[in-house]
Amino acid sequence: MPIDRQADRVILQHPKGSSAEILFYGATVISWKSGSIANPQSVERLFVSGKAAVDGSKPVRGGIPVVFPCFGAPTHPEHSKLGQHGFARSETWTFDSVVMDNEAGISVKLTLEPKASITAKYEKPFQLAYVVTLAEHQLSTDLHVKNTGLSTSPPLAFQALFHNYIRANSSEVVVTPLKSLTYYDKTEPNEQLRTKVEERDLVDVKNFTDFVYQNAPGTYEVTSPTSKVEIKTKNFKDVVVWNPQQEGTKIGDMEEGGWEKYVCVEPGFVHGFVALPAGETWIGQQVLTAKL
Ligand code: TA6
Repeated sequence: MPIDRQADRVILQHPKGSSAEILFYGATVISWKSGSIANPQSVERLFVSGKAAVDGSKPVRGGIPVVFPCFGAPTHPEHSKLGQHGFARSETWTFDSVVMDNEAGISVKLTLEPKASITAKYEKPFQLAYVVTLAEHQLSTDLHVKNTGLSTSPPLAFQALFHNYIRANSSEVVVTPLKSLTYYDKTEPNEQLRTKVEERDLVDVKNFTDFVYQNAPGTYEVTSPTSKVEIKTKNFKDVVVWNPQQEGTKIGDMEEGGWEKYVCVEPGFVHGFVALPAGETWIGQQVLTAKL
């Protein structure tokens, strides 16, 4: 049974051995197991904290949380009633359909539309669709944002990001290519000094890292001695790299030492806002490929 639909999640099982598990809560991918051409043995590629809530009581600490319509603390007036990272990751999405189910891949679609828990804090007209596709060595996630307003409505202003927790030893993993990119260093105590230029060929996260890279290349490699995941994106002009290191002890649902087991590499449109005209749809896509 390649698609196992349960009450709170759907599990995709590829005939070649890879699998993915998606909670309807937050449309959060909480597991992606995959082999690679180099090593066919299917292994877990994402990190989920052992203290993560997966019962819908709070956003999942790990996997691939969907961030919409704002990244971080809200800065746009239309988002003023929202919490950190918006509402998409903390609302229950609807299982819409099986988009594809064959040797090439298994694809399912979830949707999220205005409902009381959202309209109480966000009044703009929108429709979200999230398509997750599992292939032998790949997982892709596409976020479709539609401005469902009348033709006379103003553009929909939003940010969007996939908050990927890529499983890796945080003392060994490096992210490339980020050299020469301008980034905002959220760890810098002096606000005047937060805008920097990356000088490293190989960006590691051995120290507390919370960097928002702007106008990034769109394709990244997350490499450690025992694993490599490539992230290819469309329409995400920025990328965030985060690991709290010892700051992780302050995160209530972070398992002991959890920060040693992942790096967050988060493609997004987060510097500025998408301005989506009424009636139009914006699509942000990532394709994760297990290379090692
Ligand atoms: O994407 C990095 C970041 O914005 C960090 O600043 C940190 O707050 C992280 O997201 C986790 O945020 P959360 O709201 O899930 O605790």
